[in-house]
Amino acid sequence: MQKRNSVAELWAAWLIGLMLAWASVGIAAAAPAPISASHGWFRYLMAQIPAGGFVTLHNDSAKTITLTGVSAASCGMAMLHRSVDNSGTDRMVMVHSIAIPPHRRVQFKPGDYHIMCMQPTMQVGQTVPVIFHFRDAPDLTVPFKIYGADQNPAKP
Ligand SMILES: [Cu+2]
Repeated sequence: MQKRNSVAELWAAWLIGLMLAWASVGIAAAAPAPISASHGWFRYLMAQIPAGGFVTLHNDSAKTITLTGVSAASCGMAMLHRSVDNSGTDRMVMVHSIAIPPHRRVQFKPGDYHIMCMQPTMQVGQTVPVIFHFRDAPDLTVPFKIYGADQNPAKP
């Protein structure tokens, strides 16, 4: 009786071990993307005027991830910009990269980081894809909603 129990226990332990191994394989396969995005939107005025794009990027990983560029078919050329307050006069500068520390986020917003959409071909109410390129992570495609000059999305 004692002997049979211990064999059963060994068998159970082996089965549980096998199930845990399967479970961990499942978890590894379902690992979340290192970067996620929320609240993507463009402020669109008209075709001849560059549109500003705004988004929040979240680094959900344990390492610094660096944004190196952005592209969007509906922008023609798209660039990373930052507005800087130069003693009262707003000025925009090109941004070549943005390092996002582990478990932190970077917010693109009016008066700060933005995407400069140089030749916008879009319509208010549409949603268009924007692709973010990173040095240390795969490309991320983010839906951007188009708002008009007088519209403002809910604050993220
Ligand atoms: Cu700009």
